[in-house]
Amino acid sequence: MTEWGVARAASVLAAAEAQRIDRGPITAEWPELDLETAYQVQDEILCRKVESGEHIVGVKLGLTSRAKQQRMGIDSPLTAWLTDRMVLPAGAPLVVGQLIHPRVEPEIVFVLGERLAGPGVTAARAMEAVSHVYGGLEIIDSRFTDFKFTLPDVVADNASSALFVVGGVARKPEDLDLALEACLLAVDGEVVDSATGAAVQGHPGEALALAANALAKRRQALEPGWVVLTGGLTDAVFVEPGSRVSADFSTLGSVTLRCE
Ligand code: OOG
Ligand code: MG
Repeated sequence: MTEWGVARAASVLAAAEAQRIDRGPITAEWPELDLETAYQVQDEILCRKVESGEHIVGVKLGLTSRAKQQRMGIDSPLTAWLTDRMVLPAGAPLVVGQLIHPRVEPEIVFVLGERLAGPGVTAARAMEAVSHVYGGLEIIDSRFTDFKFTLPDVVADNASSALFVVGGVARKPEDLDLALEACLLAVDGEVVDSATGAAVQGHPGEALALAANALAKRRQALEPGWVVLTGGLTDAVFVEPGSRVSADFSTLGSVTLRCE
């Protein structure tokens, strides 16, 4: 059998995504997979997507809230890539059968007006680079069975990314108190969870700074116009055909996702 390496891990994860077949964690077969190599796998998968015509539209943070960290059993945040193929237009249905086992989580979303490059980026500096803030929903779909993974596994798997929806209400960051921005997560009209922006690293601007500083270690920066998903505010909910998930934000409007 071929030795494990970046190329093989990228192929295995890309195949799981394309065929919608989950698998065991890569670290079970390749325990030497460390964080640095896992990010190389993530970058290799991105490279292949770009070669096949996808475009980078931004980055996402994962595991930035305690709710998410506790659920996944991993307490360190991570970054991953967003491409145009992951954009689900507001109002479009989520076709559950096109994914493996989707879960949906509410997030505060930034669009950058300027380039943001670490190291040394503070939350205050990070917020200066934000042109608009939105409410959003991320649809995650781990390629690993039962969402069971270690940090290197989930990093290699591009942080379980699948799709995301950005809400229709845009606000200027200076008009908001994002630590106090509240979000109610409802499934079929029933509120199942709630949080404020402070759930994400104390303030979502801290998550943005974290992304800029983490990317700088890999000689990358956040570019103008990029979307940044700052991480699930609450635990994610499983969905099935017929489910309706909505995130009602105090000032960022409501984002609703119909599943079929
Ligand atoms: C990992 C992705 C985490 C978030 O917002 O915390 C994430 C997972 O939960 O499968 O997207
Ligand atoms: Mg997320």
